[in-house]
Formats: sequence, structure tokens, C-alpha cells
Amino acid sequence: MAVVGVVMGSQSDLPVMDKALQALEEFGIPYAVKILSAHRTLDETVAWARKFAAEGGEVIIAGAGLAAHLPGVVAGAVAIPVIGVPIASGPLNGVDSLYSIVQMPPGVPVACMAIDGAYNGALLAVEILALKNGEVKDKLVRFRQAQADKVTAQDEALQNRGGLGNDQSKRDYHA
Ligand code: RP5
Repeated sequence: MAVVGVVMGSQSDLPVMDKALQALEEFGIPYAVKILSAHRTLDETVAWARKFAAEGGEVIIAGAGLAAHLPGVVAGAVAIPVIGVPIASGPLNGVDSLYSIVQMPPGVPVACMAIDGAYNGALLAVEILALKNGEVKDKLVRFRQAQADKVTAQDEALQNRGGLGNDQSKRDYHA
């Protein structure tokens, strides 16, 4: 059963939203994915969101560009967390979408990611699921540790390279 719903306003959003799908797959999260438009297919959008939530869906990630009302419309239809992803498109390059999504009026929240931040949208969904799913939590902890290990390894490589590290003797050696 899909626990995360990923919805986007157009096929043109897919190259960005695909990063969310890939991240969910990496974490083994069952998801449903739809192209639905808040203005072109309003009734279908509301019906899909309500059905998804009624069937046990726990989080929705909604990506849209331009006057991006899809996340807000979805959030108005259901009472589960909605994560909005502003998509860079058109003359304003996603700033329009960012403002549309981030400025939700009080009472109906949408968690707004960075412009084109679909990957983080999926990670936030994973963090929400991890609150009550130990298996997902373990994967998340391992993912975070792997990130930390990568930074540590990068720093070690930098220190050992000399010239740029903090060790003055190595800096002198390369001078
Ligand atoms: C929005 O308008 C979509 O989310 C998309 O980002 C943008 C452009 O849509 P298309 O004209 O490419 O279908 O509704």
C-alpha cells in the first residue's frame, strides 16, 4: 500500500520530481505517483488526494511550477502532511512557485521545500514516516551517518593532501 503520494502539475515537472521518486525507492517506501493539475483537473486532484488519504496514505509531496497552487489545493482537501516543491519554470524561474507555496494562509499548512527541492521533499516524507516506523528510522539513521562519513572522508583527504590542510608542516612542504 502506498504511504507517500507524489503528485505533480504537469509532465514537464517530472525531471525534477523524479528525484523524489528515486529517493523514496532508495528507502524502500511504497508510493503512488500522479500527474494532476489544480487548475486543469481540479475535481480529479481533490478526489485523488481524498482517496489517497482515506486509504491510509500518510504524506503527500506535491510539485508545481508557475502560480503553483497544487500543494495548497491538495492540503485543503486532506488533513495529512503536504510537502510542496516549487519547480523552476517560466520567466520567474521558480520564485513565483516558491512564493505561491510558502505563503499559505493560516490553518492549512504546506511544508515548502527549496526551488526544485524534490529530493529533500522525499527525505522529509521519510522523516515523517520514521516517527512511527522503526525500519524506516534505522535506514534514515544509516543514511545520515553515511553523509557524515562522507564529509569526514573528504576532510581527511584534504588534510592528507597537504598544502590546504591545517598542518603547517604539510603546507610548508608544498610551498
Ligand atoms: C504548472 O504549470 C505545472 O506544475 C508546471 O510546472 C507548469 C507548466 O505546465 P505545462 O504547461 O508544462 O504543462 O501547472
